[in-house]
Amino acid sequence: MPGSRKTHYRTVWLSDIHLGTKFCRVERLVQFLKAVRCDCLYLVGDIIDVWSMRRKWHWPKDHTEVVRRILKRDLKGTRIIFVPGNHDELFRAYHGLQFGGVEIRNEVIHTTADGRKALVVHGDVFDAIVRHHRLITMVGDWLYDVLLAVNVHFNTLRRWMGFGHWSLSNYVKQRVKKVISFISSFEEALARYARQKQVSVVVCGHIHHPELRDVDGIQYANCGDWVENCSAVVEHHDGRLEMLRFGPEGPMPAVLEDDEPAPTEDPHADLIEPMIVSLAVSPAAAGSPS
Ligand SMILES: [Mn+2]
Repeated sequence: MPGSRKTHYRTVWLSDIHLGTKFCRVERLVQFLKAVRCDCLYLVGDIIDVWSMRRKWHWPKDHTEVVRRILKRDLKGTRIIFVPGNHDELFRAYHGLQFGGVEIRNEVIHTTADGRKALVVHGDVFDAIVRHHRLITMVGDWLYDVLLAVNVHFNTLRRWMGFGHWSLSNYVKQRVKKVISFISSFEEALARYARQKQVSVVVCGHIHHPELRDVDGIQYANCGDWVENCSAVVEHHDGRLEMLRFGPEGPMPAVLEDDEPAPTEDPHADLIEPMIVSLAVSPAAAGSPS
């Protein structure tokens, strides 16, 4: 588009945005969405944290703005594919359907510009803890929230004292890794599954650990999250994948021009909030996460 300063990628993958929680870095995400354009956008699960919203309602205006900005993209020719995660698993019932320009697929194969097959899946089914120990997961989820909440205040104190940002939950995850090597076994499980599916690339999320590397001959790409890492996986026009990491603080891509329509020009903007409310109260979402 003439005059547009957006960076144009062939594909953008985002996961673990966790809209509906106070931990989502909404301002940074909006800035990212303003700065990039893509032919194909994959939302790789845990986009709307229905699970968390059912426990505690949290939906400020700017969360609606994120949903609106994402939904508007199909008008500009972006193909949008939503691969639900465990925090928005009620959408898994709609596998294969399309709503307002968003295709819902529980897992999907993307073909890169250089002809490689990339399996896109959230990844929670490979999380043995999530899969087999429901109770541990629920306590773990609560514990994760507590750790993040503590971390927010901890970093305020650290900033006040002149120290940089320090991630408590990352620290804990690193400790956990030492005990059960959770992250590496997750990565190996995904790579193994990709090989079974006869693809050479796997793109996932779920563990909030951004990564782009070779795992046993498979290119493993984990989108990370928009809670702490503020990260995305992108595909360039030659098929090359890149990890973008902006972190919880510091510079984001400069936005010189925002060509999105204003909410007042969007006839569907008023429908987003009622839709979100219905997600949080619908009986389909009442079950415990699995
Ligand atoms: Mn997840």
